Amino acid sequence: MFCFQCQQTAHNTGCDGKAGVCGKKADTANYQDELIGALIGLARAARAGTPTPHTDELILKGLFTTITNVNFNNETILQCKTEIEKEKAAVGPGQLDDYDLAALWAAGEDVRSLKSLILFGLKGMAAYAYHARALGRTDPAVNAFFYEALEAIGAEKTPDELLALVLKTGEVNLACMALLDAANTGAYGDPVPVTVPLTIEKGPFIVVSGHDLHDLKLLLDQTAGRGINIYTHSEMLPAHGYPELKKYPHLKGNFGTGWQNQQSEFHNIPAPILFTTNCLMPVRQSYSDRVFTTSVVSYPELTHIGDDKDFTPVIEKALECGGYPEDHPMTGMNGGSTVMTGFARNAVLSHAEQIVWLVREGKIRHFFLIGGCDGAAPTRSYYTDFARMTPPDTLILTLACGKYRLNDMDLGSIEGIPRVLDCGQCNDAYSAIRIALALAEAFGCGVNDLPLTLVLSWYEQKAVCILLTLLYLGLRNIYLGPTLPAFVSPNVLDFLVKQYNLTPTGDPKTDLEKILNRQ
Ligand code: FS2
Ligand code: SF4
Repeated sequence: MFCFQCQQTAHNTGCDGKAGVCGKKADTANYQDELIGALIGLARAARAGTPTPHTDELILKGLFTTITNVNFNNETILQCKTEIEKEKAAVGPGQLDDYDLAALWAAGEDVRSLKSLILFGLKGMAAYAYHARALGRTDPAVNAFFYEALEAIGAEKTPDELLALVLKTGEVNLACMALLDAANTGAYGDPVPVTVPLTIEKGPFIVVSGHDLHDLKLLLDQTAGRGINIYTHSEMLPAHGYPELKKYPHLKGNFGTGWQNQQSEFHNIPAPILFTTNCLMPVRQSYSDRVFTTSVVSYPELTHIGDDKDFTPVIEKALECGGYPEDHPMTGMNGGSTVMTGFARNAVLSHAEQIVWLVREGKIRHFFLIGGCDGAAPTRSYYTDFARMTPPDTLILTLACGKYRLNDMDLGSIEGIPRVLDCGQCNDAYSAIRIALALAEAFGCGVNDLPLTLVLSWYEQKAVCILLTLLYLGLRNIYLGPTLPAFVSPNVLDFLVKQYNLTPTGDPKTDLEKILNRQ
């Protein structure tokens, strides 16, 4: 096996041998490579033939399946590959070969680096397109780009051609995130700020993890009036802000912290856990009978909820486990008992005039976007420390699961505006971008001239596509950590540093002083 697609890759060079750091076994990694090779074959066939909506769907499903912490199950990966081969024969003219990913891993380091940026960016974007599709939204331009870019990964290309495609991946991902934003807000309304308790109330409950709001909605419907409470976990937390989801009285609160803590947090809870997407970690025996998967998530021997979305096995398990006999108070990573969410673009921009005034009055000195993925690396304490050190006249936007490092801190407020504003899931980077662009317009300046610094944490491939979108938009001076991607070659890094002043995170105090003194 060879895999270097995520931040925790072995020695920050690549996972090989018998298994990856995430627990993905060598045969599973190899099957995932074969799956990507088959998708490149399907893209070749589709570009030469006539793809159908089913072809589009298979591309998204196949790519999403290979994202870190989604699928550990050889059986479902091979089933997906068989479906792809069948579709290839149906849409393409004659027999077109699959691609062998060994050729990519053995390519010269710059070509390998650029193609990896495209491939991993596509994986992240596929997840967003998949969620939008579940809510009935598709974009033909986004679909067409998957074929174009996958075909390019399997073709001879110059570094310049690949670099153009890297930025185009960022451009198309912006459209894809806009599509998902429209799908989510169209279905569930614009998020509103809300305080979310971390206490688990007594009685049966279900914990729902992942990003799929549609799955959560279906579960809320199926559990209504059954005496079962629902708690979000990890990236599902922002669901509480959506009017059409928050109206369910049994959507009670949030359970736990970042995904990397799940093995200890799930160990003895008296309730089942449903994974709608990543990040699923190898499941310990102590709670394996209580974990359920759905959609592209799959793990050997766990009960999988199929496309009929009949959550009866999860509901029965919740009733069997019974929950806590009394209310069970829990806290966040900094001891807080509640967190806030729902500060998506509409909620923040409804205060735009006040925010602009506060900046002009010198009451807001700087904005930070501190967010992205969480993960197990001890150096991720950087983000906690950085947030804690930010001066009281600064605002922090946050998003994705990296927020758990700071979302329960009491950092106060500025003239009634909380200093920590949770914009949502990782795909709600779209909201943060809209907020930044609106502020730039209000101040009559470019987005790089705003008193705004992005301090990003990355882990898996959705973060890659978001980073490419930020680069496509020309955003400079981004801090990125806790390590730089292993798949960025020295030449590609040199380009990113020179062109965008992309900066690796260092010491939080030094970085913060540097940022604030640059003004
Ligand atoms: Fe966090 Fe994991 Fe959002 Fe990532 S829960 S690292 O999937 O996409 O973020
Ligand atoms: Fe290693 Fe990450 Fe790949 Fe898992 S997904 S095998 S941890 S690089």
